[in-house]
Amino acid sequence: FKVARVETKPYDGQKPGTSGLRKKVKVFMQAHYLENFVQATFNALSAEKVRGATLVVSGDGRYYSKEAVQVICGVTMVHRPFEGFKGGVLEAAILALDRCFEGFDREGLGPGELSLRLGPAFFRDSRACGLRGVSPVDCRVFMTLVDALSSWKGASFLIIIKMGAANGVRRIWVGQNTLLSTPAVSAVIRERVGSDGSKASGAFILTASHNPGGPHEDFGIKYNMENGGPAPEGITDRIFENTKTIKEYLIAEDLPDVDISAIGITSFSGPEGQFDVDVFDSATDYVKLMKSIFDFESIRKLLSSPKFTFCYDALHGVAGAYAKRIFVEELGAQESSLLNCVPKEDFGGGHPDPNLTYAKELVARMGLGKSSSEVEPPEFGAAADGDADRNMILGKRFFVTPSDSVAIIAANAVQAIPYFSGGLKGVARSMPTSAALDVVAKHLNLKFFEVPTGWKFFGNLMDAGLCSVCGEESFGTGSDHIREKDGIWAVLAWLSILAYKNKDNLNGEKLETVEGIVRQHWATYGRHYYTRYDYENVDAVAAKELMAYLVKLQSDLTEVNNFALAWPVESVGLDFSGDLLIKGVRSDVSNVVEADEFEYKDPVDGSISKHQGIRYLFEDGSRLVFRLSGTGSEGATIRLYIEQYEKDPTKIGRDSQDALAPLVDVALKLSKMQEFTGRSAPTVIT
Ligand code: VG1
Ligand code: CO
Repeated sequence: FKVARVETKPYDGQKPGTSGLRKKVKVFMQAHYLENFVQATFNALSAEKVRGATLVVSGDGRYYSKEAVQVICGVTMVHRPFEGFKGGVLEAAILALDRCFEGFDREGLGPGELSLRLGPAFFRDSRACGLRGVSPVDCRVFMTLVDALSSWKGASFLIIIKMGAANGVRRIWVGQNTLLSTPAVSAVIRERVGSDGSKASGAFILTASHNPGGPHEDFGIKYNMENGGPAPEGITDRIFENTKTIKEYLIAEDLPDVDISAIGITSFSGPEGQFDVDVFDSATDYVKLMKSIFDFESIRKLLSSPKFTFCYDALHGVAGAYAKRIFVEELGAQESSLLNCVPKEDFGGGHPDPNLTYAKELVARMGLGKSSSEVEPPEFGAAADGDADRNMILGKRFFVTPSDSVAIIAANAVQAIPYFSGGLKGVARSMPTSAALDVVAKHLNLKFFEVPTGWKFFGNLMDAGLCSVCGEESFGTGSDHIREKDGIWAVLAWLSILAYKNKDNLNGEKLETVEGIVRQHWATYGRHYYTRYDYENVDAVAAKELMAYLVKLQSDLTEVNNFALAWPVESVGLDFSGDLLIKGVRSDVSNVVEADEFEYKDPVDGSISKHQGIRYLFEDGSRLVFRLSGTGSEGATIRLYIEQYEKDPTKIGRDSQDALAPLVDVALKLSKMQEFTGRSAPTVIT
């Protein structure tokens, strides 16, 4: 192959957020958009990290990572039934045409008109593409699309391979069909050894995680480093700077296509020597790692107990590619216990975010929905997000908050999970995550760290041997076995705890349940009532104003206490004369004793991350946290985190929304939420 230098101009807004660059597919499909970001990434790494390197390129298989590649190759279209034109493939083709023929008017065009618009130059005989029973007009359209698409440089995965080759990368590793979960990418970087002894030093992960996928939804890309973790801020800042000044990128345009559905190595020769594309099984390395961490035999016993029932929902994300191998083939779960475990490029039209709002089917099955069925729900249920790094853990008719989940895993890890039998090095949580983990750390005398939101901050602690288990309130839990959060790991951790607690009990009267374990934990450590309110797609200016207001307010606690903690309007009392308002401080919420904008100094490399959210800390340990999301692709999302600690064993069994109602009221008043955003209610409550 040859190396071409292509001239380009910068795009605005290519700043990686909490976890990579996420935008609408249409944005990514603009000419040179992805190429700019990939080249900016190569340029941000030192040259010796790129030349001769082995890189992983894969992701959750969402729209624009793979399907479009196959369209370009022409392979899928030729061999696929003609219906392929409807829906996804046609959309892909039209978007591609948009890109090839600038200003092309696609509004209201069916396939027929499409070919007429493009004119006779694109006409080909129907036999040429081996299709039978297809009208000449359809066939013309088909060939038009294939022509257009084969001259289009293609979908993300192919572009990155071609750019990698041109930038002097020696090998690219691809999970079969471009599928690798985010934790599996991390595992592959750390564990996989190529047939020639090579090791990977980084990865492009093609995912927008829990954001929906499809032609009108999100695509995303992030870069992970040689430790298997997300690029630190130093690198992402450099990438962003590079995107602002980029003038050209390198690409091997004539590199022949590789069949990504077939396992094997394909070698090419370029100006600097050999270049390999190594397509390998998506699950093997990850499964091997999981088997080295957990006692699969004891989990197998639990799953085979007639008293234990299990259910897993991949929400049509990439977790499906692992669930069958691990839960069914290795651990003996019934195939019928897997829900939505076929990975789909649009996640079946759903929102692949494992929470009580979006994992509807699982929630109903677990007896938590409004219309729960007659059938007895399973003892254990779990779900994953699009790229399988998140998890939601449910018991029968019972929800485990992610903040509790990491605390419970930490409290039981040493006994229940062989990997931790030598003890925990330390534990860590993100700032908005509840302090349930702090209490465990204190109790077990463990090192403890509070880091900003996003997994990249845990990696440094782990590399320095300071942290074994960590988690976020956003359904992320993990350990130092890799440098990403890990959805299936969390499920295996819970199954291990259940197996451990029931080890002498599998034939006994009654199993220890998820709910039982959580209640026991609260009884020992106290309970952190916790909820998060998300206001999605709020006007970006309004969101900034709200945050600025909170920063300002935060500097004067007297004002905060006088104003926000005064009695709620509806419960203002009247004195005996009947018309005088009694002004006072409400008794159901304690005083704010401290407020700040969270700033983190990395204890390992000393780097400082500012503006990581605004905290209001109350006398009784309650907290309110406000921050702006860094993973959205449209408008702004305000997150409000509300937490209250209860040690009194007689008060730990309340409904959490009831228990938190006074604090919620204070938070909304304090932030003037409705005034700034025009929203009277959040989009999602978790
Ligand atoms: C959200 C979560 C954060 C998580 C991040 C990436 O970020 O709050 O805890 O690490 O998503 O998760 P933000 O900035 O939108 O609050 V994943 O699974 O979406 O990569
Ligand atoms: Co994710």
